[in-house]
Amino acid sequence: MTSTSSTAKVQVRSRALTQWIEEASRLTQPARIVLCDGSAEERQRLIQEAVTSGSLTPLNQAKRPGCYLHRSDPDDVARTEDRTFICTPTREEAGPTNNWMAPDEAYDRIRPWLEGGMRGRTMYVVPYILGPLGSRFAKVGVELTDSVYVALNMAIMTRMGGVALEMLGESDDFNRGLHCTLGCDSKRRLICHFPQDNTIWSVGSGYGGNALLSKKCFALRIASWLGRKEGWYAEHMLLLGLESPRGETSYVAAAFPSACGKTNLSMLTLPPAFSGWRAFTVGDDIAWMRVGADGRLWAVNPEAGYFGVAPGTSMQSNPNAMLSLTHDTIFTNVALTPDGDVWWEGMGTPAPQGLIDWRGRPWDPKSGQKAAHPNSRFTTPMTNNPALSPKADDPEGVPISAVIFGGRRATTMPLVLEARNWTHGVFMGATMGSETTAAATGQVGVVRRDPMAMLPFCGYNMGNYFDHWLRMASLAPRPPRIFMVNWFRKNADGAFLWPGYGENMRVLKWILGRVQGFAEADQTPVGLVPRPGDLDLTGLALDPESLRQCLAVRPEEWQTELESARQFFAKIGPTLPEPLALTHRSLLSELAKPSNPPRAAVA
Ligand code: OXD
Ligand code: MN
Repeated sequence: MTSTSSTAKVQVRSRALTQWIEEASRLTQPARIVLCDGSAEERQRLIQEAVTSGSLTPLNQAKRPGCYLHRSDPDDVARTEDRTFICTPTREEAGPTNNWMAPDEAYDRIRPWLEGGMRGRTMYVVPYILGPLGSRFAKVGVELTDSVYVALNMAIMTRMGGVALEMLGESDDFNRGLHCTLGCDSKRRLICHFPQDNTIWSVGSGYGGNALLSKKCFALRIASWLGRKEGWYAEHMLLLGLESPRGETSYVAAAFPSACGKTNLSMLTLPPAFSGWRAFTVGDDIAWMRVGADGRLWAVNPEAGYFGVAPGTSMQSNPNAMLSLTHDTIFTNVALTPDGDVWWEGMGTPAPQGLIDWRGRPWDPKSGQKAAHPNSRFTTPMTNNPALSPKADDPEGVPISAVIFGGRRATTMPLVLEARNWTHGVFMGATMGSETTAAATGQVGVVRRDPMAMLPFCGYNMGNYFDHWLRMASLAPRPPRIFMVNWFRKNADGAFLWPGYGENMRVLKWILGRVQGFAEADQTPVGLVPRPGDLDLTGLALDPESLRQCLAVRPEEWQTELESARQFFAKIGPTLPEPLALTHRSLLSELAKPSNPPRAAVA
């Protein structure tokens, strides 16, 4: 027997939505259905429910008002890419880089698990908008979930509740996300996307990237598919505004793989030498982009909150994040201090005595185990961010001057490299590599090709995705310039060469200088690189040798790089666009020219 919450102050006018809720509840048989309205009272009620059920632990409310700790199942702490499927009618549509399952097979496999899967539990109906209200970018999704933790996170990450039902009206055009935790049973864990049905079924996991269906599932996998169909772009990119001392603001979009510092860069704090400049966050993880009437590329952040990695976040690495986390934040799998506060490795303060680890056990500093899980997270509203851009909610979005790709590379990739032209830029994004991190299950620290940081998030054939990117040049008469950055290059002793964090502004300034036509660069066989004197290094104590090594283009390393790119392209197969294969060949021949080595090589 189900009953619908009578406290919701909202009404469903879409018959398609009503029918789908009825269908899902017949299947999953929840004891209760709660339609979320997104109000402050509702939030308090859901928090109370979560505290009573043990899903949330209140933190010290004097120190961190409105903050709570969630501990996940220890077996359910990261995205499970091996359980994530694109379910298109043909395997070719999903392409060689995605797991594929036929739609009927996926529905038939999951349906029996869903039968009675919410028995005795509450089904939360979570309507939400991705994108600013009133924007042509905005889309409606509805997630049905039996997790109060998910409902509470969705209220932070999206514009959730009555506003979404208002926008939907009587329409049937919304993303249908069905999420059932099934006791977080790894044997029944599957995250299936049905682009043709605008539908997601996610079962067996409560972890953010698997369970907050607005995020990776809708805003990237389904949206990338919709974007190709409708002529726009859904990208794994932060959006950052940089205001110059003259008061002009330029915006950049940057794609880095998971846990490679997107949140830090999007909340950049500038070095003292840049006192006339200001940096503003538009988004930290996802960008939806369209060509505007002026021929430029315009972007919005579809989300309304940040689901950031906690370890390594400190007042030194990201003060804006630390200030955001002082109130109204949900922490997941961090360590708990005896006075009810949070702690993680790399927080910048010593581990207090009597810490409880992410599994809820007393932590022994000598155990060699981490107190906080390496992929522990915070969920915080973007309005908490002191550096939030005044344009973050602008329905028009922001115009993008530069697209920046980047990975975590100990060798090969210079600090910054500018593409020669659009096709070369798409090639750079398409072949980008990065060392794997804890954001997904599997081995950490091995280099894998992660094109445009979309390897785990592209909802269709990667070769067609590259083609869609190449097409932007004809759609946008004033496209952004494309760059590649690498903050993570190491010297022979394994130490980082570049200080990173706020100092990355020096590279961004060069990038803006290139876009505006006043910064100089050197031609190398693989793109344009600043000479040491082209970067503004005022106030930075970096020895000249480290700087030269940061900027070095070493032909022998690039031979290996291009061989690895060739192997990756071979995996893409027949959908690989010819211009990318041609660019590969032309780079190889540039590298082979005898005139190149002297400039490029650095001892
Ligand atoms: C994320 C990820 O959570 O990329 O943003 O895994
Ligand atoms: Mn991400």
